[in-house]
Amino acid sequence: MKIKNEPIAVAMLILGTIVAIIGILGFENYRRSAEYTAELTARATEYGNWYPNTITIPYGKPAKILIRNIDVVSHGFALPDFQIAVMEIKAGESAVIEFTPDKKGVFPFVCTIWCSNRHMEMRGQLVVE
Ligand SMILES: [Cu+2]
Repeated sequence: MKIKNEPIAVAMLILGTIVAIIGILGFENYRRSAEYTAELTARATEYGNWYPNTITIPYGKPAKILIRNIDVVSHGFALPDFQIAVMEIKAGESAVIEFTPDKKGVFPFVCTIWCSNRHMEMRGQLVVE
């Protein structure tokens, strides 16, 4: 009897672990979305580029954007229309930029560090609406 139920117990244990992991990740996403207006992930063009490529934030409200470099090389961030730049975000590190957008529109942002052969393609856009 004991041996018969063992696969079920193991399955329940695995299921419980999966549910716990999903719960923790879900809470982490919720916690981040409450703290940051938008999130950006940096990787060289070949490995995914800025993700997402377009981020949207509301006009006239203080914005807090989390930039995570999940790459193995450094990246930089520049948003010229708002005179914002983070000169270097090292591999595995994060940066937070805070500003209140005072104009609506679509504004390009770029990587400022020569990170790969396709560095010039590492760009995205910020939408303020
Ligand atoms: Cu880059």
